Amino acid sequence: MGGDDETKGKNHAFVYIASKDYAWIPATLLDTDKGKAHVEVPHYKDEQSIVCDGGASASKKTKEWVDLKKYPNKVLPLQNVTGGGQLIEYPDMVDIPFLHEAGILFNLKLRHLRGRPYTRTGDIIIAINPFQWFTELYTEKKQIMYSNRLVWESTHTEQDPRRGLEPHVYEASALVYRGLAFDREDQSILVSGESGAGKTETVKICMNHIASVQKGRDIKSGGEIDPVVRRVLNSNPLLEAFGNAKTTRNDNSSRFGKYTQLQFHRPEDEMAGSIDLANTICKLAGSKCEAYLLEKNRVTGHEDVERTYHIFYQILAAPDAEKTKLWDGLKGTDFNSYKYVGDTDTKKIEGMTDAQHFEKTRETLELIHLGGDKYTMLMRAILVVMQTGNLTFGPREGDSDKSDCTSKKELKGLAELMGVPEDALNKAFTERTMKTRGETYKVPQDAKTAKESADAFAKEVYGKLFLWLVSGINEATKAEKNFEGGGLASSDFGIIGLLDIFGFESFLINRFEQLCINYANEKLQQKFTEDIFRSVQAEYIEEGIALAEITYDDNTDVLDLIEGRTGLCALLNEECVRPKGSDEAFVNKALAQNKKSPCIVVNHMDRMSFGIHHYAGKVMYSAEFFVVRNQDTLPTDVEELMQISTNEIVSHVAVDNEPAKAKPGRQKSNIVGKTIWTKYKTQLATLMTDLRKTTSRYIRCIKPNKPKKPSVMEHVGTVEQLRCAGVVAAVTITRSAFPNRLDHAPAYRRFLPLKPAAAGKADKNDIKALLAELMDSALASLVQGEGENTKKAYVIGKTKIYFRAGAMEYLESERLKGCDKWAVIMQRVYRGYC
Ligand code: AD9
Ligand code: MG
Repeated sequence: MGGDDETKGKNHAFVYIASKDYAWIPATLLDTDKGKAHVEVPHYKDEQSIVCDGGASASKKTKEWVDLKKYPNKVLPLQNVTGGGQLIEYPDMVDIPFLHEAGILFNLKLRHLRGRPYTRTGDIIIAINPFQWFTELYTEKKQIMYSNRLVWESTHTEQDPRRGLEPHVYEASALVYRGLAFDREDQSILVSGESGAGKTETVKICMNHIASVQKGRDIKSGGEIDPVVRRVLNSNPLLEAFGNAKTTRNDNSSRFGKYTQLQFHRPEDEMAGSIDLANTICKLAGSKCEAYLLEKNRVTGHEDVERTYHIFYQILAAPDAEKTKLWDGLKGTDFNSYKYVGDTDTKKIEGMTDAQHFEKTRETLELIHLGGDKYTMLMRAILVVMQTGNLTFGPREGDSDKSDCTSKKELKGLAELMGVPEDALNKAFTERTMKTRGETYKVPQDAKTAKESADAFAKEVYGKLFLWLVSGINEATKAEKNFEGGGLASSDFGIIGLLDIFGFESFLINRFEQLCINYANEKLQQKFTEDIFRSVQAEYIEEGIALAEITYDDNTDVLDLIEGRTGLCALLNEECVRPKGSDEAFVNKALAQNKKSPCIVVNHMDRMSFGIHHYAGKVMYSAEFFVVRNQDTLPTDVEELMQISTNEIVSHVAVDNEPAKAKPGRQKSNIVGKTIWTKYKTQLATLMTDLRKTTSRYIRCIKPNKPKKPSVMEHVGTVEQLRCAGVVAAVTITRSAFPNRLDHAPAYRRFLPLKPAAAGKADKNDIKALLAELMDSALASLVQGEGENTKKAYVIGKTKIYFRAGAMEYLESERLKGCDKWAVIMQRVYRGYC
């Protein structure tokens, strides 16, 4: 595969032509004339059947002229095909001679249809969700094979130990382990992609593999699983019970971002560089997890076809005896008894019923020492949330400005669950305490406001019980605990971080949440481009060639617009503190103060809207509810009520809610410190600092089709995700100085027909000398003059020859004389593309 390919039939060449419906279609170039290309475009019965077969399976073909001056990127060269037009598959896309978006799409499609979900582009792994389990890909034998090849049997001096290995996420997990154990550097795997693309599954696959690498060479499983490993791995499904929900896009959608740091006990430093494998094995000692942006709104409402968090259904599917033990009021109730939950026809999630999941949740809680009283407290906190949804409010004594809780039975139940007086509960929702000039008085609230307070309360309780669970898991799994008495701190461990975070989002209507998500993606994109840039530099150094001008678009402008001094973040926070702060005022200020930003987009049609040119494309945001969503505050009366609850998770809510670094005594006035933005920005900054201490590997997950079907790839959706994931940008950076590269021997074989008659001075055993002789002569007429200029058109490295833009196309045109139309167009389009 790869390497030498045959490019064309007798009198035509293959190209990709841009298509509105299908992104790209392989087509045939018939002719060129005055900057126009004559292209024969095959028509297929559906998108699925669009393959590279030289149009053989097309139902009909039409011809069209493309004006290349007007549309320079409408036609791209298609070179990795056989003479008959069949695509040649490349496991590592860096080897594709002409690499661009269309080439990436069709290579991925071919592999996807052949049941190969993983493809490499240099150090990035692209994982196409197969929507069917290829069990043979995840066997223990496979795990051991990757660990042995990349960790235990590798000489650690070879340039790329992955050569010849089929791409797999196991290579990422094996290589991070290797980096940790042998290079003694902290590592991370950053997984991204849109909802349903397979991030969470990928992280679990990697985590399982990482946990197995430590067994060392030839050690098969069997016997007892290490209890630390068990606790760490089991914490995943537990968090999913509380933080995942069924959505239209994914039955098990994570509604929060997650960064898990696996902590490894490394042998003493004096062992560094040791080749004694037994001394190099790093053992998993624990883990620490950080959660980002849990979608709290899902607690109080969801679309009919979706569900709220799994845990609600799990509790309601539990045996009646268990339910009664938790709380009498739960007996005999089901989904329909609770307004926040509602009906569901989902029988199974991830192959198990809710009742089976509940059993697992209960067992895992026990395993991580959250059984007994703590378990009851946690479950009752969830019941508090469910019960709150059933409260109703109506006008008091016919006065619509005042209200009372009208569901007495539900109020009584909630008071019982919380351990607070019924009357206090009613008042907390229906009255608001105001303070002016030392005077305190109560203002009644209408029924609608009271209901909103109850909803805000429910969301708050759920958010905090989730964080309580995260810290419970961390407490049980942290490495320090497993080495108690050993006096070890978290800094004494080696880290492999695994990031499972929401990918870039752009919907019809984009809200505050999308801005937060896209902000995180911008931060990660910045690191991604820096890393790619560094890896290209490293490759040049490795190849022994001078560092060339690598160019790339960095995204500091967008980040400035979002997090700069007068950026969106600061302005929104200001609006949240201002007594009459509003969404509209925020938009006005954002536009006025960032007029000069190249990334801001004004919407003259709608004063509540603004747009941002993100690295992945333009996104328009609706600023409606930005201020409220950012404030995320609870009425003081409700906060105070929570503090008197006998349920410690609920009563700690108000205290935990204070920003971690706020000074004592100043908390109440520190609104800016409390906003979602401020907390999130701080969290992201910490994440980035942590990540920058690690060597990162990237896995980009792609959802190949919306209906979640196996063996189907929708072109437009896939191309959009490739752009959002920065895959195309990464390729552009990699190829910015030298768009094309070939290994020495294939390059020599390929262009041998161009060998000058007078050649023969070079040493026959010196491939580099032979190549140089060949290229100096073959490229002489492309560049002005000879000598130095010719040399600038190519550079020979240790293993590869690198070509500047246009050079390889020129060589191709010479090699394929008689088919010069093809060569001319290749030159033009490819230069345009670069
Ligand atoms: V979300 O942003 O949390 O909504 P994810 O995490 O990207 O999303 P997830 O890992 O949950 O997606 O995968 C979605 C579904 O795709 C899974 O439930 C599986 O049914 C399916 N999937 C994912 N990865 C694989 C795989 N490697 N092999 C087979 C897979 N199926
Ligand atoms: Mg997920």
